[in-house]
Amino acid sequence: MQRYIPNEIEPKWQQVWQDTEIYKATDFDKRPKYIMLTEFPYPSGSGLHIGHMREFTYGDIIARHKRMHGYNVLFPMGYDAFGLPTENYAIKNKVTPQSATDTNVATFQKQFESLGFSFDWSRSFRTSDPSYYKWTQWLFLQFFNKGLAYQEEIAINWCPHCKTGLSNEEVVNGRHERCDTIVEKKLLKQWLLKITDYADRLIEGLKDVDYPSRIADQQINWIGRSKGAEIIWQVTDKNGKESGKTITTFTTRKDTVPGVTFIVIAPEAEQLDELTTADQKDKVHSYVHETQSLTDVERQENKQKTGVATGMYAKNPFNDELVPIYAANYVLADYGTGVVMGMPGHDERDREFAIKHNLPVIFTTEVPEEYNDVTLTKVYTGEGKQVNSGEPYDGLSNKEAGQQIFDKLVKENKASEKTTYRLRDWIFSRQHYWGEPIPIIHCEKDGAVAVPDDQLPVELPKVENYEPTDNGESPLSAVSEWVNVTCPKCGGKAKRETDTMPNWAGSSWYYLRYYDAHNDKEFAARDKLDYWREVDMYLGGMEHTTLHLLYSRFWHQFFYDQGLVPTPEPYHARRGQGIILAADGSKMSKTKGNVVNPSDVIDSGYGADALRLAIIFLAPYDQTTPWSPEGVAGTHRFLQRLWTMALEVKQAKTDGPESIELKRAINKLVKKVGDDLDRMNFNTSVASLMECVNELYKIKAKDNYAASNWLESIESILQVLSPLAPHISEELWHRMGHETSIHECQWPEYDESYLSLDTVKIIIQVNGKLRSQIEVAKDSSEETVVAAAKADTKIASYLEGKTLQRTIFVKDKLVNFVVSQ
Ligand code: ANZ
Repeated sequence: MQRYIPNEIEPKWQQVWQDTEIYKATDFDKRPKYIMLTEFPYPSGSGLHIGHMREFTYGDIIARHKRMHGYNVLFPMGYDAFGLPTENYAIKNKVTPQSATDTNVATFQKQFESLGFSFDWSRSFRTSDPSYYKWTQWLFLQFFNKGLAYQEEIAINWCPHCKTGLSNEEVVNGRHERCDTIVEKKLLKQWLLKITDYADRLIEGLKDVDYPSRIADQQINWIGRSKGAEIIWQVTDKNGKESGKTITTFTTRKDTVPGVTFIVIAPEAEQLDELTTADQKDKVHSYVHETQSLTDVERQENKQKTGVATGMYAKNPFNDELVPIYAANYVLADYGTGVVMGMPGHDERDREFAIKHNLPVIFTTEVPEEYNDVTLTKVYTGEGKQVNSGEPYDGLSNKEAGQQIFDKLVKENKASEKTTYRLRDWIFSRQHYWGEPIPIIHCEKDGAVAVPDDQLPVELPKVENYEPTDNGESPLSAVSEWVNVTCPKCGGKAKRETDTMPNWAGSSWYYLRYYDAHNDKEFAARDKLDYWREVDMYLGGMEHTTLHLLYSRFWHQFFYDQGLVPTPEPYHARRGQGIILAADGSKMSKTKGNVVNPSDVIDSGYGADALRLAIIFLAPYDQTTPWSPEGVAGTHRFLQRLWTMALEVKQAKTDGPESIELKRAINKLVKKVGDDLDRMNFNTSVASLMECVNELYKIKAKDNYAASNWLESIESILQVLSPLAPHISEELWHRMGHETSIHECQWPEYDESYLSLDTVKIIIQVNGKLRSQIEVAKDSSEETVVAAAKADTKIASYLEGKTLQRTIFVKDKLVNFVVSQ
C-alpha cells in the first residue's frame, strides 16, 4: 500500500485548486455572503512565521466550513506593505523599499501557497501599489474636505530611533511599540485626523457589534470618556485680593470641593506664567525646564511628587477659602483642563503631594480612624457620610452632597457639567519615505490645497536616498523637482506636502478594497459595497485593538456619514487569537533564534496538513501558548493512521450488515466537529477526530471492514476533516473514487437518532461458550443481531467449516450459535 507522503500530494492539489479557481468569491451571487477576514501581514524580510500561520489557519477553517454550508465566502489576502518595517529592512539590506517589498512578497506568496489556504488571490493587492494608494489618498481628502484632517504645530511623540513622529496609540508605556525606544517630545507641524469627533460614536457603536468584552473594554478605556464637572476658581494674591483671572479645574468628585487644600497646574500649561508671582518666576522656570528634560516614562515613574509654589492663590468657589497654587509634573497638560484641585483627603496622588509639601489634609467623606495617620499614603475612596462641608451638606451621603454642592455652584455660574476624553486626535504625519504621500499642495496664497482627484495618485518619487533625517524633515523634501509644483487653485508657485501617511493608513480601509479590488474609477463600486456590506468575521491580534481596529472603525464611521459605505460599522464580529510562544515559554524572536518557520516544518516531511492540525491542537484559539515541537509528529501520525485505514477500506469487501457502532461514531463526529467549528473550538475538533479514528480502529479489529457502511464512514470523516487538513482529505476523496473536489461538498448531515441511540452489549456464544461481544441498538431484531454476530471476525472463524444447527437469540442479551463438527 502506498505510504502517506504529504510533500508529494500537497503541491499537486495546491496547483489544481489554483488552476480551477475553486476559492474565488462571486460578486452578487444568490447564496448568502460571508466575509472571513484575517489581518494582512507586513511582508517582512523574515517571511511568514508560525504566529501568522495560526491566524490564517483559523480563518481558512472558518472560510472552508462556511463554504460547505452554502455561503458565498470571500476570504481575501493582501499585503500591508507601506511603513517602517519594510523601510527599516530596506535600509539594513541596502536595497530600495520597492524591491524589498517585491522580494518579501514573493517569499510570503510561496509560503502562503504551500500552506493550502483558500484565499481568493484574484482580489489581492499591496497597500504600496499606486492603484491602491490612489484611493487611500482620495479617502484622506474626504477627511480634509470636511475639516477632519488639519495641520497643527504641536509637541508630538518622537521616536529618536526611527526618526519619526508617532501617534499616541503607537506609544506604549512611553515607548515606541515597534522598537521599544523611549519616546521624546518634539515640536513639529503635523497633520492630524479628528478622531476625537468620533469618540462617542466609537463607544456607542460597540453595542451593535459582536466583540469579546476584553476587546470592547480596551477600546472604551482607551477613549476614556469621563463625566465630571469643570469648576471655576478666582485667582488671588496671598491676601485674597482678586487678580481678575480665573482657573478651571476638572473633577469627577464634586463632593470633595469643600476640602480642597491646594491647586496644581501642569508645568506645560500656557496659563502657568500669568499664575506666577515675580518672586517665584525663577523657581518655576527652572522647574519647568527640569520637567521638560524628562521623558513621559520618567515623569510617570516619578514618585517624588515634586512641585513648586507659584506664589498665587485661588479662592474656593464653595467656601471662599484661599488655597495655594503649585506647578507639579504629576498633572498632565493635555487631560481635562491641565489644572487639578488638590484633594489630599481622598485622592492618593494629592495626598502624597500634600504630605511632601506640608499641606493640610481635609476629609469630606467620613473615614475610618486609620486614615488620620499622616504617614499613610492610602486614601479612602469609598462612599460615606459627608463631613466638613457645613449645613445642609454634612450628614448627607457624599453622592447626594456632591450633587447639591454642584447645583449651588452652577447657579452661581461657578461650575458646569463636562465630559472629557483620554483619546487625542490622531497624529497622521510621518517624516518617512515609505508611505503614501499626503496629497496636499501648500500655496502661499491659498494655503493647504487638495490635489485634484484627476491628479491622484500623487506617486512616491523614486529616490536614491530615503533614509530619515534627524531634523524632522521628510526625506521627500530633498526631491526638489517633485516638491515644487504649481497651485491647483491659483496656478502660482507652490510646494507639495512632504510628510507621508502612517502605516495604519492603508489598513484603515483595505477590507473594502477586496470587494472591488480592480476598480480604477472608485475605491469600490457602490453595488459591490451593497452586496458585501460589512465583514462577518475578523480575526487579528489583540495588540491591534487600540491601533488598527480603532482607526479603521473611525474611518468607516466617517465614510458611513459621507454616504460612502452602507453599514455604520466595518466588522460584525471580531476575535483575537493568542500568541504562540517559543517552546520554553519565551517570546519568539529573531535575535533569540527561536522563531519557528512553517516552511521548515513542511520541508522536514510532515507537510502542511499535519502542521495546520498541530497549530490548532495546541490550545483554544484565543490562548497564548508555547509551541510544542512534538505536536507535528503526533498529528502526522494521526493522518498516517487515517490514510492507511481509508486505503484499506477502499480495498475491503464491506459486504456485511451495517454497523451501528460505526454509524454512531460518525454521526457523533459530524455533529461534534460542526459544533466545534461554529464555536471556534478548533483544538477540540482535532481531538474528536483523533478519538473517532481510534474508535474506528477498534471496530475494525472486530469486523475487519466487513460492515457495509465503512466507505461512507470514511467519506464523512474526510468531509469534516477537509476544512482542517485540506490536502489529505482531497487526495483520499479522489482515491475513494470521486472526481470533483471535496472542497465543493456540502457539510455532511448527521442523524440525531444515532446520537441518542441506546445501545446494548450482546454476548455471542458458540456452543454455550463466550466467544465475542458486539454492540447493537437496543431492541434490535433477531435478524439484525444475528447478521452482525456472524460478521464478527472472531465468530466467523468459529463458524467456518461448521454446520449451524440452531441459533438461540435472547433480545438485548445474547446470541448462541449451536454448531456441529
Ligand atoms: C478632585 C478629586 C478628588 C479627584 C478625589 C479625584 C478623586 P478620570 O476619572 O480618570 O477622568 N485630574 C483631572 N485632570 C487631571 C490632569 N490633567 N492630570 C492629572 N489628574 C487630573 O480622573 C479625573 C480625576 O483626575 C479628577 O478628579 C482630578 O482629580 C484628576 F477624591 O478632582 B479629581
